[in-house]
Amino acid sequence: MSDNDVALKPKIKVKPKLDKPKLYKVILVNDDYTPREIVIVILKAVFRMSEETGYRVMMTAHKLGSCVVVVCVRDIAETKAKEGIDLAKGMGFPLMFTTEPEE
Ligand code: TYC
Repeated sequence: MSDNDVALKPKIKVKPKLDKPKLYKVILVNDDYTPREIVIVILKAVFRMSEETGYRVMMTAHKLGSCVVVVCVRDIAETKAKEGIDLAKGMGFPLMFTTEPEE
């Protein structure tokens, strides 16, 4: 091999396949104490919902007992659920959000 001969390595990029992260549901739970308007205020503040979407989600939980608010990675789901619970608690209401893995 002379000095001008350059041995080129074939550039084959191997993309490691990352497993899709498991997704979690954040669930709004109905109760008899939190006023409807407060539930909507919290959904708007924590989940950036519009008044209309907040109303529909609140009414679904009110009528059926619970409603899925959002589906996301575990870390975000747990943080959002805690933010909602803490915000309600700070206003004196027992509003509850839970998280569970999506099938
Ligand atoms: N059930 C409550 C009421 O009648 C309103 C409410 C709706 C509370 C949804 C919680 O997740 C909830 N004041």
